[in-house]
Amino acid sequence: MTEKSPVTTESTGEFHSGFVAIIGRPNSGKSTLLNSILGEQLAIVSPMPQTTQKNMRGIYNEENLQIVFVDTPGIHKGKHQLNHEMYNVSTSMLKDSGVDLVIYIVDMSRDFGDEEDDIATKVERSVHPIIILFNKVDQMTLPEALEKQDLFKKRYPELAEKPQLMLSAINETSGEVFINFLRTFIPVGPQFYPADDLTDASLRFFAAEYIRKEIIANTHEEVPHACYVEIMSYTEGEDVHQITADIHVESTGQKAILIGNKGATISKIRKGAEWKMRGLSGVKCKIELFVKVTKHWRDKKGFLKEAGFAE
Ligand SMILES: Nc1nc2c(ncn2[C@@H]2O[C@H](COP(=O)(O)OP(=O)(O)O)[C@@H](O)[C@H]2O)c(=O)[nH]1
Ligand SMILES: [Mg+2]
Repeated sequence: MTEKSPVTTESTGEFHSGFVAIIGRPNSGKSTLLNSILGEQLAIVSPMPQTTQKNMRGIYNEENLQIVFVDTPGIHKGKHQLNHEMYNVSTSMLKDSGVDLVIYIVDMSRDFGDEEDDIATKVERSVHPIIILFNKVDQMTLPEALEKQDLFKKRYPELAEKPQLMLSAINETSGEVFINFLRTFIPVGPQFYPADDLTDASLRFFAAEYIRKEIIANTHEEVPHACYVEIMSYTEGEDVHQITADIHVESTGQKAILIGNKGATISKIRKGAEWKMRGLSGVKCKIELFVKVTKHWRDKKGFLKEAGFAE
C-alpha cells in the first residue's frame, strides 16, 4: 500500500476507530443524521430549535470499524445563561476536545447570516480535521444546491477546500452514504466500546430526553424551552422500570399549561414517554411526573451546574 491510498478497513484488515463531533446551527439536522447513521430514533429530533440540550454519544459499529459520534446542541447565542452553556459545550468540540474529526452541518434551506458566520469562523480556526456536510438539499434543485455551495465557498474561502458532501439527512440511505464517505478519514485505533453498544448514555438520560420530546410535542412556543427534566429516581425491576422525574418550569403559567385541563397534557406526556421507554428498555415503564416552578433556572449558574450544563 502506498502512503497516499485511502485507509479503509477492507484494505488493511486493521481496526479503525475515531471520535467524531457533529456541530452546526440549531435545526440543521445533526440529530437526524445521527439517527440515520445508527438506524434508530435514538436522538430526539424536532422542528423546534435547541431540541438537543446536551452532548450525546451514538456509536456506529462494523466488524473492523467503530465511530463514536457526539451529537451536540446547536451553536446559537441565546439570551439565557443556559444558551451560553450550550454554546460553550458545542464550540468546545472545535478546540482540543479529544475528538478526531468534526462534521460541520450546513443547513442549505436557510440563508447564511450572522449565526453561520460565527460558526464558520470558529470552524476555520479549529484544530481538528473538518468535513462539511451540506444538508437538506431535498429542498432545492441541483443547480440551486450547487449555487448555494458556491456561495458558501465564496463567503468562507478558508473552508472551500475542506472535504464536503451534499446530503439529505432525512433520506433513509443518508447514514450509509455518509459512512461510506467518512470511513476513509478514520484512523487505525482501538475498539472503545463493545461492538453491540449503540450509545454510552444511560436509561436515565433517555428517560429525561423522551419526557422532553413529549413536552416539545405537546406544548408550544416558550414552554418547551423553559422546561428542564430532572430524573429523581430510576429503579430497574425485572419486569418494570419505575421512574420519577421533576419537570422544572419558570412560572406558574407554564406549570398550568404543562399540566393542562384536568391534567390532560401531563398525562399525555407521561404516557408518550412511558411508551418510548418501553421500546428502549424492553420492559414496562411507569413514570411519575412532578411539575415544579424553579424561577429563572435558565439563568442560575448553580442550578445549571448541578443539572450538568456547566463545567
Ligand atoms: N427537508 C429536510 N428536513 C430535514 C433534513 N434533516 C433534518 N430535517 C428536519 O429539520 C428539523 C431539525 O432536525 P434536527 O435533527 O432536530 O436538527 P438539530 O437541531 O441540528 O439536531 C427536523 O424537523 C428534521 O426533520 C433534511 O435533510 N431535509
Ligand atoms: Mg439535535
